[in-house]
Amino acid sequence: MEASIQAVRARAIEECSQVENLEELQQLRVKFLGKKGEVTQLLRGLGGIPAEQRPVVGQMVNNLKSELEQLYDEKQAQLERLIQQKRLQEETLDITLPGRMPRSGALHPLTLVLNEIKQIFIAMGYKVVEGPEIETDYYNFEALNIPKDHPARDMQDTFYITEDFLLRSQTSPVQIHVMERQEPPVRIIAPGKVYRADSDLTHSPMFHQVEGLLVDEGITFADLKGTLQAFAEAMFGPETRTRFRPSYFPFTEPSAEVDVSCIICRGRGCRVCSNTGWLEILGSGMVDPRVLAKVGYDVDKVSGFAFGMGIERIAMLKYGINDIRLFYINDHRFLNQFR
Ligand code: 2U9
Repeated sequence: MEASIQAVRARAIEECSQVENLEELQQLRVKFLGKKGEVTQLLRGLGGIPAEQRPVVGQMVNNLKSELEQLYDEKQAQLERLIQQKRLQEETLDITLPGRMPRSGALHPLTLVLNEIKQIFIAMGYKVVEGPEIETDYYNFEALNIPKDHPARDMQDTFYITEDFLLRSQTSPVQIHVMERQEPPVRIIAPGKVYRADSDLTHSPMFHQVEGLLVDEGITFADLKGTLQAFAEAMFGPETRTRFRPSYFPFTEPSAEVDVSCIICRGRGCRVCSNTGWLEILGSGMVDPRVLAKVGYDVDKVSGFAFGMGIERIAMLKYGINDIRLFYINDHRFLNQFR
């Protein structure tokens, strides 16, 4: 019996020294200390030896059991330490390596130009208002004094969704909505997308506008001129001159197109201004009293001016861009030039 105890002990120790991982160690525990394990079998075998030897031999088996339990616990702790060390080694970070620069985005040139325009008018006390891109015939046309037979309503120009709904062809409906819910004074700009069936190097079926509207008591054409002169100087530099040419819009009377001295050659004449020295940048006029009357304003008390400009056009002039489609195709070689 003593010999078999020694034999089991020797194997249990020897096999433990061969163990390489926790699974194998667990198998070893079962093999020697489990319910049917070899040490357990030795304890069962005690019944077959003379009673006077049992306490001594029993003590030996129990000692072996404790010894192996301790041995395997130590082995387990040692294996766990190794696993932990290996993980720490694998997960080591070299914090002295230089970081990878994140690829940051940049604002789109149209956003840059629009932000500039917004800032200039915000500084003059205007509020920025936005509205829906889908409008009714009434807000896009009727309220703006564009009658049913006006050429601007032609199917070629405006995208109709149904008989009643269309994609706005200008942001003016936004101003009508504001005036319907607010009494004068009104001092707003309305930026946003507009839609027209038109497409070539300088026209896109969708483009961006900013329109402005000011209505108050005693507003005259002098206020319009002063405001747009101040805008031109803030936008294109303090030396910028303006030129107001008579024009026609259904919703303003009188109306004027506004030119600025060429922002490229300062008026001397170049390719961008076709040697005229001038660039047309916006349309404007005194709001037609019929438009003010339609929203319920007292036209004997208040008057106003309005203006509108295409953001793409301003950006193309400012950055010397000759194809409007460059704004919409997200070519990084183009966009990266505006960071
Ligand atoms: C209301 C009353 C009047 C807005 C105006 C223009 C002149 C104009 C064009 C410039 C280039 C549109 O982007 S473009 O094609 N706009 O010339 N827009 S006055 O007049 C208004 C607006 C709202 C209630």
